Amino acid sequence: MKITERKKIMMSNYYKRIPFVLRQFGLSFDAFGVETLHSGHINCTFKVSLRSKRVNRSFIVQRINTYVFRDPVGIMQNIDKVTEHIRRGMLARGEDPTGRVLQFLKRADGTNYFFEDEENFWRVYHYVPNSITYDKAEDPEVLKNAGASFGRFQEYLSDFPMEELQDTMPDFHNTPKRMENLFCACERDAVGRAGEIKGEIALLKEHEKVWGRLEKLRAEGKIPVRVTHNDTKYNNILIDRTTGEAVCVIDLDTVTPGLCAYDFGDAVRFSANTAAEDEPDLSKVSLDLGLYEAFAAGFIPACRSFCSDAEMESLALGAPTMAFELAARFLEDYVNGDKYFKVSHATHNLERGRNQLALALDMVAKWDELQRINRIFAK
Ligand code: GN1
Ligand code: MG
Repeated sequence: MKITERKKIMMSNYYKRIPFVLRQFGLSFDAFGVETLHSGHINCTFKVSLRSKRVNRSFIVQRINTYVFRDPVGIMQNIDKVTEHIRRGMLARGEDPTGRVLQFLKRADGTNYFFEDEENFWRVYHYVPNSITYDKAEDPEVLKNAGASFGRFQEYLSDFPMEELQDTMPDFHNTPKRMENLFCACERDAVGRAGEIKGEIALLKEHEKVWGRLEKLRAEGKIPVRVTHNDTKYNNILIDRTTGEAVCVIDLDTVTPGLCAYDFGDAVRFSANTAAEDEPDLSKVSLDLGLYEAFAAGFIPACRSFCSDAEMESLALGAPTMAFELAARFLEDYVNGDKYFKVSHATHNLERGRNQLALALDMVAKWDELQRINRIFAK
């Protein structure tokens, strides 16, 4: 059976459970409609529209991938604290948090999740009306808005008591560790694919000075650890369909202690790539400096009030670091037999890994330009 067929059957099984899951969160309805949302690589996400005699409402229902997220309860406890903190911060500033911060439903026992069994861990949050996510940044103005919104997300959390966060994803963005994991996976060569990526491994090793630097700055205490999002893909922000405003940051599973440069770098490696993250034709892959600048124009000024000069200076380094890191993660998953990221065909992770490596090398070639752009907005 092809991977895509297997995926479809899996999704339809989850789909059937949705009415049961909704009832666990106290939702009653006469009829409902479900749409599967496809942008994430990890969880299964559905938009559910409920109709009852009194009112029609929409929710997002997610089944969490417990292979990837080993501590889903810890994650949901973190999310509860983080979203509450942002909500209080908005109210204190006289802003209306409705639709600006995710609002998860709670069950009768007070939990914001339904742990059905080891395999099925569910959560439900309010759909933000008139919102959409984009996989590709087409309008630089909208991308700038997204940058400002991701920057503000960190600002709202800059006074969050970090000791209250559980480190549910240890070393999530420790790039040298990610490289080590890849090199070990190649040694093990569990499914006989390591031979295909010898050239990529050599290129990664050659650039250790680039991808090892952020972690070194952190270890030397030159840049601080703060609460970061850690998965700032363009499709992890809700955009208002009408105004193009970036209204709400989503996908909060990875909100843990991290570096500001991770969020900057992860965002640009996704949104300022001239090709999709999994484009196999590497001649189409490069860094679009116009889109890079658009994101920087939103994100960097939003960080000015809480970031040190050294941190501001480190942001550009996040770009090649995150692209190298994703290259390592995709290639590791390929060598391990595609256990982590959803794939649609056998070489999907290989293509993603090569794509991210090509992007990282282009960022290295454009390094002076990246620094020049960042310094304009850091003033
Ligand atoms: C995953 O779930 P999604 O698609 O937003 C991954 C990120 C990667 C990204 C690559 C928990 O994010 O770290 O950067 O794929 N999330 C996790 O596209 O591993
Ligand atoms: Mg996502």
